[in-house]
Amino acid sequence: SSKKIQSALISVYYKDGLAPIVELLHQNGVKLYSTGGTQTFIEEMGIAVTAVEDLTSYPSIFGGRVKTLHPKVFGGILYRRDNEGDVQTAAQFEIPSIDLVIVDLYPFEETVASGASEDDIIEKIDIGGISLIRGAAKNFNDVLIVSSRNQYAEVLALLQAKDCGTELADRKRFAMLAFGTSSHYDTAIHAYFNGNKTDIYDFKSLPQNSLRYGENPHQSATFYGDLESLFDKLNGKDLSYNNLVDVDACITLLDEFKETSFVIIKHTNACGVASAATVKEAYVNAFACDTISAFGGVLATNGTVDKAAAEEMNSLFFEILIAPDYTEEALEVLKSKKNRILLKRKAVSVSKMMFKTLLNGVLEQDKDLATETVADFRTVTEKAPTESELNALEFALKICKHTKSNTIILAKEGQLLASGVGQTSRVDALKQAIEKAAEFGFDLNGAVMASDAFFPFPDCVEIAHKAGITAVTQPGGSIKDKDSIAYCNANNLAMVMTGVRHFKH
Ligand code: 93A
Repeated sequence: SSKKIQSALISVYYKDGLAPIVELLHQNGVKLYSTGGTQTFIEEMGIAVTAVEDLTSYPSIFGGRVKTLHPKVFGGILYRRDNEGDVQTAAQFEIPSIDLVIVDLYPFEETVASGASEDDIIEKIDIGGISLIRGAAKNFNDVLIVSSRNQYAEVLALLQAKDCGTELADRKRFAMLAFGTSSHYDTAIHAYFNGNKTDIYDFKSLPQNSLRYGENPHQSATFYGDLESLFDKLNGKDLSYNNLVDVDACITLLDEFKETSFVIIKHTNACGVASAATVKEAYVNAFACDTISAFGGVLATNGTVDKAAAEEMNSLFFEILIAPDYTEEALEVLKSKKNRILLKRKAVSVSKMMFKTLLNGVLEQDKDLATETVADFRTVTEKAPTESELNALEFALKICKHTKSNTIILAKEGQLLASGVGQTSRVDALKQAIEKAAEFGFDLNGAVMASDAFFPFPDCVEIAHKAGITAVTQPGGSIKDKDSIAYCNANNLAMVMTGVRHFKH
């Protein structure tokens, strides 16, 4: 309901912008209370104000740490005007009504940013002010709270319009702003105590980048994160939503490899991966995997891009190239297309957590950081893989893990040959991979196969064998494992189990 402000407590750190409000309150006969510096400011305007000390009969003590923390102040803010008992108690303890509270907190964030000493920073943790804000916001039914100098303009307009009268809806809206102020403030304090590590759980405090649109042009989108700490952008347009998704897929896959490697991503799946002696060779072998899908892809390498590599990939239309470094000559070649995004990656780690909204909540999980090596393989067939097959299996598994389920990866040592991605059946994934390998001219004789999850039936090993595959890796764990193993033994295939499933949805 509508209420007329009759008394106000003002305690602000920055006084600028306050004068017109004080003036207006004064004109409307509002009784003013205030703390030391604010009191001086108001008195210098020639306006009468009661010191909080006079209200509490306590001086400001402990270097100002306790100045407003007193039942007369908090009682005056918190008692319920429509509660007979509260009103009686207020009268009994001579607690005055305080209908408006204006606070501008100690500048904690600014003090941290200025490089001040720890002691100075700790003194800037506002206790009384934050309590005034929360108390007044809680009692929005009776009290208007102005919790930051950023709100002066808005509150001035409000008070002018209604001669210091306020509506419940106004008071409630300012209460909402107040809890925003207090939670932001405590978040900053928490971050300071936590070594100023950015906290992914408080993603809205991360740098905010609004994107042109989301996955499709009719969807709006924002990226919360510090891209500049990850990449130097050397050329090209702004990254889009889909670019960001693919850049993430690209670097998470690439980071599996220590040797010089090249990956090409389309819609988060790899359509080219190779390890080789040079970046150029790795690119050529990655591109060979699927020369059609690579069009418009996102590319990444962990080696320096030199002129030879740049010239080789320059004829391909691609969206983005990520590399730890580029030679000057390479950059000159690659910058020939002005929209092409060239990112120089800095050595900064990425989040190890994943979030996804669904239903009416959020799913959180660890990223799949398990990477199996040859040492983790358990041979389950009579025939063991050759050394070359072992290396190929390890290589294939790294790609398998980063490809949408159900997936089958076909590879040889250091080169992805073909994959089946995101199929509703594993057999379909395998068939797709075999078909694609043929389309791009690969002979699968002696190639290996990796599966993200176990084979429920022996059909996959049978189809793979008929296509020329000689070694297989899978997690194992099906009640019909023995059928797949028996087929391998009867047909001279080697199979290793890892015990680790790599679903990716
Ligand atoms: O040190 S405090 O946390 N202790 C208090 O009791 C208290 N009450 C208000 N700081 C307190 N304040 C803060 O003092 C206000 O939030 C405001 O930032 C500042 C205003 O002090 P002055 O009016 O003396 O300039």
